Amino acid sequence: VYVFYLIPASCLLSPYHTSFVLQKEEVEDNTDANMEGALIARDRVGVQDFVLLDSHTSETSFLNNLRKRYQENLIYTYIGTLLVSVNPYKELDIYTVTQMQLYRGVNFFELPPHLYAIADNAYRVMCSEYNNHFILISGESGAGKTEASKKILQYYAVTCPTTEQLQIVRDRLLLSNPVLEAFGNAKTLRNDNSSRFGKYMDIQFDFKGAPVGGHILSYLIEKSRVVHQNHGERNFHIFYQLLEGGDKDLLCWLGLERNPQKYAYLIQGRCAKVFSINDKNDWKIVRKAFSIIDFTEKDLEHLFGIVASVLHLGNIQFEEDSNGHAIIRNGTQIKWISKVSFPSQVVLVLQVLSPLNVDLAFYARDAVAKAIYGRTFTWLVNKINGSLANKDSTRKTVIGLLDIYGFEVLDTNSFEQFCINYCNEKLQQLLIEMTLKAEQEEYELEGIEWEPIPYFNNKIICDLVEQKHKGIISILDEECLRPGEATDLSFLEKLEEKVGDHAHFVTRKLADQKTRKSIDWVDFRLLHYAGEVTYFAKLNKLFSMSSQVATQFKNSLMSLIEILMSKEPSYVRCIKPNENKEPGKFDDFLIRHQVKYLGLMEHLRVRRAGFAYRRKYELFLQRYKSLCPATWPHWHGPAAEGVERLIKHLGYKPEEYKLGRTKIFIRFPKTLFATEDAFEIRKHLLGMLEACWRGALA
Ligand code: AD9
Ligand code: MG
Repeated sequence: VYVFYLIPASCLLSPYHTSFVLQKEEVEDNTDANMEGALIARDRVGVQDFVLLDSHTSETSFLNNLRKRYQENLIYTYIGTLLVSVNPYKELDIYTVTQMQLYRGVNFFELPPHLYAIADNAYRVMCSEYNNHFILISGESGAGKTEASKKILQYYAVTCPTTEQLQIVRDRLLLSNPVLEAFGNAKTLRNDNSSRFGKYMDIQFDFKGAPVGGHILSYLIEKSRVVHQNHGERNFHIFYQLLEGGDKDLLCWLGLERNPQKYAYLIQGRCAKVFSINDKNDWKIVRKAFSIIDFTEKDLEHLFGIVASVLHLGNIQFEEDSNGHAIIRNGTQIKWISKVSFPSQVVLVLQVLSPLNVDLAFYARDAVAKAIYGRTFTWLVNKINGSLANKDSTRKTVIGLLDIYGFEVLDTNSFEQFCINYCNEKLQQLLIEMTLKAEQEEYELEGIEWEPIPYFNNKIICDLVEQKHKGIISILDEECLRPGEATDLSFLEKLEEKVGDHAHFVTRKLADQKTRKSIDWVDFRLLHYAGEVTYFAKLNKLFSMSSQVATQFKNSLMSLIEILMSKEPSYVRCIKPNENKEPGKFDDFLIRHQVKYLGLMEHLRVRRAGFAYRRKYELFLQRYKSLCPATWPHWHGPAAEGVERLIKHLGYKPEEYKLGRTKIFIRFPKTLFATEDAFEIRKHLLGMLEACWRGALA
């Protein structure tokens, strides 16, 4: 019989004063006083792995545990090997170099839950098994994904072996972040530093485990933000950084004034200045990062020239001439654009060759601004990739970090939200496939007795969006192939006709019957795994230009999923504690909703009933055969029987393991740790004996 009790981690060489390490001990070993203290402590800080909860299936006890820990600044909790993280919205003293070193090379469950444990585990398995990994960080906007991915990268930068030559790679990997964030992140209502692009970054390691290069894939930057921001939101950070931080000469050369209020593209959200953002300081960091990532002064001249051109473009005003055509009376902006950007013909063509009416002229101006920004972002990512590329051809292993924009519901949800939320559906699907589904299928396949655990599979929603001929993207494509004929209305009618009876498409008829908020004839509504979202389908504004983009996005997501499926996964599920970015505030309702849709309860049930560790008989025997006289040095029978002899010798109890068709399944990590320890001790002793023997011979 085991009970769990808590002892202060500081007793175990840890500087982790606010936390506790959970130790499993046999009852007999504990005095009453110890037990009492331990239970009180546990009452206060909860358990660090949900699998250990007494009433493990109740959502309320799950939430209680999360709340207790959050209130003690313990933001991380495991469900087996999956890490749940709740955004603290304040700086915690748990990301120091000392902390990093503490987690380095330590068995996963031996220290309190941490991102570093996830990072270290992936790294160690990569080094020992020489395979590729990825860490999927998911959660809604503002939940802490980007912060988590940066912390993992820092962990590798500090703890992995390196040489003087490789320092530069390390610095470039780290500094690619501020540059990409400057151009790809913005203040939104939900997050002051919201990622407006998806990012997958491979960190490449050589055979010694040193980081030697990297590669970034970026996904669909939200270009519409360049020309339009909702109230309370900003354009991309770089515009404000340049104006605040750029020196006088630079601004003068670019024809810019320091005051953001002068630029139409920067003031629509009416919050150019944000309390939590120091644009001036961030500019310095970005400038320094550029020099380390190998951007030349010429590159930067072009880059800032383009940033400035976008601002000038936004200030161009059109008036109507006597023919009803748009004309530009004041050519100042055009002059600046031609001076600072290259090539300038794009703009001149608009002015001279295309007689448009005023509305269309504004529309075309914005389209050019968006296109320029989008291409510049792609160029930036390519340039960074060039500087991270490792040219030598020796085999490398990788750890991929995936940090994609989180699920979001705005007042007006346009094409971008449609793509962002579809992307989140795909990642949820991947997680389900690789954990809940795969895990249960494996038990079945291996003949392990198993009571299936029901879960919601969101494949049905992915299909609704992406299925060939029948899915929303296909319908959109079809409509856009009928220029002049297709309208928002015809698109919406087709949706009703083709997917109207789908369980996750809210049809107008049903919405009316249930007297829900009525759906306008410019909208359609989907029931996503994370909630209901109404999308604005004004074709000429949002969807008409997006048909190719939607298909391209779908294809790039498909290939991302393929990349990920070929690697070993680790998961971090980020939770947003409240809507106000407030430290310490645990909003029960909001968190319960996330726990639900992230499928954390199902994950816990599978974990709780399942097995923490499994291995093919041959591999298990190969590693541990030296621990049993019957299997050492050779076992001649079937591997399964060898394993049976071995674990009998090691004293495994029947409840600790199950034997499948091809694998052994071990329920608790501690069983394996004990075996691993015995293996290490034996190896160590043999090493010492050998040294003594050599010494004696000498
Ligand atoms: V979005 O989908 O890009 O809009 P993210 O990436 O999930 O979103 P982000 O990592 O940017 O959220 O976190 C939002 C803010 O929460 C950060 O700017 C920090 O102020 C705060 N945060 C997040 N994680 C931590 C943390 N571990 N410690 C302290 C944190 N603050
Ligand atoms: Mg982010």
